[in-house]
Amino acid sequence: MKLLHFSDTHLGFSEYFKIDPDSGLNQREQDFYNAWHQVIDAIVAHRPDVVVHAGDLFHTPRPSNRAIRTALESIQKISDAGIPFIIVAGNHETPRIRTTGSIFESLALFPNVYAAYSGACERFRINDVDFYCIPHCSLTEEMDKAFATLKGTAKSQAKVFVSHGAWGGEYGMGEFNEQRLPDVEQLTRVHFDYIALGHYHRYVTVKENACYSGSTERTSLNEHNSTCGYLLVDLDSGERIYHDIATRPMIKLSIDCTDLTPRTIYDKVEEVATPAVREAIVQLVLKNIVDEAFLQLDVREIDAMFADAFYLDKQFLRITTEANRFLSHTKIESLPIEFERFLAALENKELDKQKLVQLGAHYLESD
Ligand SMILES: [Mn+2]
Repeated sequence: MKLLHFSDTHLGFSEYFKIDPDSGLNQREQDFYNAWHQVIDAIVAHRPDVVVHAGDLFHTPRPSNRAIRTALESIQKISDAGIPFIIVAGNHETPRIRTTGSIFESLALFPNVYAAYSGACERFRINDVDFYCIPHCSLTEEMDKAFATLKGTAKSQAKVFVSHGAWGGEYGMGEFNEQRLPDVEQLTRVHFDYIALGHYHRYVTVKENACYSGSTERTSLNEHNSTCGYLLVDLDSGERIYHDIATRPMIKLSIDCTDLTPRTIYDKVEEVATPAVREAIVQLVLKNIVDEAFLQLDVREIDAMFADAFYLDKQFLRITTEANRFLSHTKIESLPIEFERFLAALENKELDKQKLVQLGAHYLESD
């Protein structure tokens, strides 16, 4: 049996105020739909025996009409092609209150769609292969019960386990409601031919027969060096092939500004602002900036060097001194910093500038 495993598609995710000129949608929202469509096209092209989505199909429990339509349209296509589609709910789309109802109830209406979303273990049999699916559970007791029902499973040709969470407590995303998954084989003494995991946004093999496929787009700059794609798994031979998809580049750049003047900082920034930043989400970290250089920096000069980038996140890490310890972690475009820069540029030598900076920061930050 050939299986296509993907996960964490986060349909409906949006970020930054940029509009896609073609669709009129938030550009990042569109990026996530583009990634999704690449996998759907791959499913139609590869025609696997079964498709497994390991959770976080949607970014929220109440996705937008556009996100729902995108998902339904594609799932209809897979359903029409006669390819079984197995999906478990992730933490992002699971409502906190059961009575809210799950969007997955609607997905389950399609023929060939097998959705696990009700906080219990579900078993779906496809061509004599059993798929044991544990969705995100809102309560620990629910999850313990779900795992308990896995013991003493029925005889089948092969077994696959599908779930969403942080395997062994590792592979977390730092989210408050994420669930910790035990090593299902150790816990139940059941051997699985394959374990398809979702939640961790990076393709990684956690043990011989268990993988996270990773996400299809990146939801945070922390994922800047993760690939995005899907996994093709051959249950009979054990062969697994990971396929990359094309996504918006995300780049982190860092410059050590120790002893640099604004002029030499601009030069260094210009060196790193290569053509690779075009249409990319870029984080530029300028660390160890001395106060004098920091207060004289013209942010517009730096912005101009990244005019081709999709988005530039600038981080200025000042060397903390007695004089700036109140403001060393404040953003450069904030009012207290503007005020500090204004005072630094004043010629007046009689003013106690340090005291004024502190007073200004106090008034500007209090409500
Ligand atoms: Mn996720």
